Amino acid sequence: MSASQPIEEELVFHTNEALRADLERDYEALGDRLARAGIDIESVTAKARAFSVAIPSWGVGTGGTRFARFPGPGEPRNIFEKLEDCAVIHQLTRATPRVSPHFPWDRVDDAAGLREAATALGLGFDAVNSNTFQDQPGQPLSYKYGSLSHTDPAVREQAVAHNIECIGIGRTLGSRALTVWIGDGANFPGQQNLSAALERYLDSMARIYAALPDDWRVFLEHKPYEPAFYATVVPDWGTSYACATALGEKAKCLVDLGHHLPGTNVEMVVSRLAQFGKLAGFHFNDSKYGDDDLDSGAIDPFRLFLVFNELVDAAERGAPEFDPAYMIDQSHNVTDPIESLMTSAIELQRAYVQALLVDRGRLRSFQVANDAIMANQTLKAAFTADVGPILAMARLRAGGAIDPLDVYRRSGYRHRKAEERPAATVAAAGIV
Ligand code: PSV
Ligand code: MN
Repeated sequence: MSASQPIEEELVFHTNEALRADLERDYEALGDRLARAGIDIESVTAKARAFSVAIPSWGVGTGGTRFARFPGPGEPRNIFEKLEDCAVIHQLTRATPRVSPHFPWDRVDDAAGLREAATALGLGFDAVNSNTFQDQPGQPLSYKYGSLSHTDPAVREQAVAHNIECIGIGRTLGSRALTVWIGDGANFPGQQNLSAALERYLDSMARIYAALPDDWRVFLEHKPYEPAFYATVVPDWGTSYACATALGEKAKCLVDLGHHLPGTNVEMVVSRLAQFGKLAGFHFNDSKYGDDDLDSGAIDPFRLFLVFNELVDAAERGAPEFDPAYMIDQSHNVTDPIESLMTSAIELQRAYVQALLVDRGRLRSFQVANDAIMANQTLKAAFTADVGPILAMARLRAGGAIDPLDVYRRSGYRHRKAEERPAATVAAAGIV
């Protein structure tokens, strides 16, 4: 069954036709330029086409800060409407075929029916996310003082059971991984015995780990602060690595780009985790100060490129157990989430393609010769290349839009949804 598409195919076709001749000229010119450097543009375009990143179900609703949330028109009110918005993003970019759900923000009464609904839209599911960082209506025990690391075994039991339930739903959805991020930690020195809290977390995680199906993995997501402002139980990649190692080979470390203290060399974190076979994958976003959850590539595209440079290097040198899962984790406060997510997917693909253009042989010789300037110039040459025609050609050939934002705006999708989806209390993250 071919997937039903939310945006009129005719509109995509006609808008593409108007841009096609110029794109072909630009693509040919870029192909000539790359050929002079010994690069076959077609092989790069094929890799660009194979690139994909998962959309967070919570990302299609308007986000907010701890001060306020300003809802946008036509916000999705349930997981089915979220899937519809995700389908728009994939239809136009052809780079986002999977959705990463978050439970219980995404209320699932019939997981098999949900999977069918996704398939009908041409979508599948990526890692499922558990939520023990806030209380849900009717929940017997509170997570105010922690969840998997709580001092009370009954609270830990409840949090473990929730994670195991997430695995169960994820199995039916066709997912193969569980992402665990906890808000556990302390706001005051002395509030918590730091090592006892980690022991309790590890003990709870071991029980979740034991419930993983054979072909599943569990992704541990670290974060240095917020909501705990003195110490978090899993603050950094070192703790994450130690925990993943203690748990076993199915446990890996997930890097959310915003979960590092200012100045952290994130590409180095990526390199280390890849080197030791423990890189789970990513929650992509961008930031200026902290966990800002801004659009990927909006603030520091060079850092994003350097992350992908490490990923391409790891893939080419055959790093152990290297199979990173790519997901976005952003909060859209002032933009239309569909526009932000389309742009982010394209920026991620851009960073990947630029990283593919790095002349690794040349880079290695400059590194061996300790020629710092030329080594840096080699990276910069790839970063400054305008790979836009490759990205647009990959989208066109895959049935997407040469200019996704333009088609989306012309389609009137948001306006239609504003009428179909009258504002309701959104059953999703307001503040993420
Ligand atoms: C926490 O800041 C986080 O990055 C985790 O991935 C959560 O699941 C997500 O944001 C949404 O709050
Ligand atoms: Mn995250």
